[in-house]
Amino acid sequence: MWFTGLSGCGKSTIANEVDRQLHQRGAHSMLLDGDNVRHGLNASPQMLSSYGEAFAKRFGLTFTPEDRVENIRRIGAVTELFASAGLITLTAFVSPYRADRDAVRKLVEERGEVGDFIEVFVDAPLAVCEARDPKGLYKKARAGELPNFTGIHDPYEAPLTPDLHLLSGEKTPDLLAAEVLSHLKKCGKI
Ligand code: GGZ
Repeated sequence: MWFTGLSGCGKSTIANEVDRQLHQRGAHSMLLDGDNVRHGLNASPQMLSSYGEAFAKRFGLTFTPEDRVENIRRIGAVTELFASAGLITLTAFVSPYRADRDAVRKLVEERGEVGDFIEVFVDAPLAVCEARDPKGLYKKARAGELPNFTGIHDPYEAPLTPDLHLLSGEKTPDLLAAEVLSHLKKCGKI
């Protein structure tokens, strides 16, 4: 299940709740989000500085358009590995570019079956996300302290035909997690 949406839209919160409930039911699931991936596999150049400047620059990932493509490509490859091992894999990344999400769908569905990739659009208007601003990042972006911020300087390409559309500006994360679980049931995944 590929959760996509702006920073602060609630994708990690909802995916975490879905993950928790899946574990409770005895389902095998795995959650990938910025908190585990951007601190390890896709660490920033600063985090890789102990490897030397040239290495850190080459393999560390920032938020430039090019690095976001690589971020999603690596996450897509890991997702496909987990999914092929039978895990319900939940990912929560901004993943702002349609072409990158479509490429992961293609990979997952070619190696598995059509319908294995479930795109979940966590849809909250920019104004709502910015008002929430849980980490103060929008404030920093508006102040010019954070470059390439999605929704402020960089585009977010909303899914045109998501498999699941969550109205996260209007409903609570618990209600939305219930919608996700009922979708998984409807699709026969749990
Ligand atoms: C967007 C940024 C940026 C910029 C730091 N643009 O709310 P968060 O904090 O926890 O989620 C955002 C996260 C985005 O990382 P992703 O790996 O999901 O991005 S992408 O899929 O676009 O590659 C936000 C924080 O990192 N963050 N700088 N410039 N979000």
